[in-house]
Amino acid sequence: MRTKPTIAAITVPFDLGAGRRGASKGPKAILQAGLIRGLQQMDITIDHVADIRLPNDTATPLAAEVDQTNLKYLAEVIEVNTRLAEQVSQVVEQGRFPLVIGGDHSIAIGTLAGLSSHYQNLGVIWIDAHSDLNSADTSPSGNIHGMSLAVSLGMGHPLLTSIMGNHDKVKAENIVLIAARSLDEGEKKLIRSLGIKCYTMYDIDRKGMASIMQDAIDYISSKTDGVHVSFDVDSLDPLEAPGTGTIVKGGLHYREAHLAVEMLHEAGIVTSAEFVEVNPLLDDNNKTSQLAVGLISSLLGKQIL
Ligand code: EXY
Ligand code: MN
Ligand code: MN
Ligand code: MN
Repeated sequence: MRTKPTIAAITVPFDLGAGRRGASKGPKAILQAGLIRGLQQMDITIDHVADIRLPNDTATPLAAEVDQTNLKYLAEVIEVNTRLAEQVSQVVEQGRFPLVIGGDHSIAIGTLAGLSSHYQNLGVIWIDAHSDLNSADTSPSGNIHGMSLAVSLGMGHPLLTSIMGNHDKVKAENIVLIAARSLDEGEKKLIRSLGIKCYTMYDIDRKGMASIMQDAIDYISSKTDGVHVSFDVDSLDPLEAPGTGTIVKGGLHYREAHLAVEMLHEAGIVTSAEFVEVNPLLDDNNKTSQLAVGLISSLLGKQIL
């Protein structure tokens, strides 16, 4: 039997990367839905090691430098991701498993930056209705949560791509997108030109989740030295996950999402994870925060029998 890693939970109550407010309340809702207790019942050791926030004085020294761009809240996104990257890196150094709880998906910039100093060939499984591959030029919104994967590939504002150093945090060939169904034109072009592996909802409908996940696992495990799971709850159908800011019809069903994370656990390849975009202000009776707790538990080994 594999030994269970010690989990270091890092909460990031941040929502300025998104177009609507509320994802900053995600961590509290997920904790209140019983995350820590649930994992302890599985005999998992989990410590809540950090809560990453902006400093109280909002006028950051960067503000003047960045107000020339169409990237919304750029200074704040830089600040919170710089802090997050340092924390994630420290957790890996301690030999613990970073579990980052957002917050909007812009925080993947900091998570991946922090991981990048420890992995030469980090695999990233990006489960999301979107690909978050926009840049200032292609973004329809200016919201940085739609750009975080591009930034991690080294494409975007230099103050974002240089967090934790000027290297690319992840390589295009080490990324797998799962559950995509809302891609902007610029993102489609980038996926094609970089040859990023992308399993859309069409592929999942056509071949089934089990087959897609097996392909994804085979693809990524052969060539990477660690695998990060970046799980955006808007990957699920809005009927399952109403509490999120950018819902897109035709998403994953409850069991499809669970099967994905169950298979990832079984494969024994996952070295870090983040769960993002739970927005309690839009939720229905904590349905989405409870869903997130269930998915985190399954990723960390909870079994039905
Ligand atoms: N592609 C759209 C944009 O860039 O504005 C929507 C992005 C939503 C990002 C979310 C959370 O995954
Ligand atoms: Mn996303
Ligand atoms: Mn999304
Ligand atoms: Mn379906």
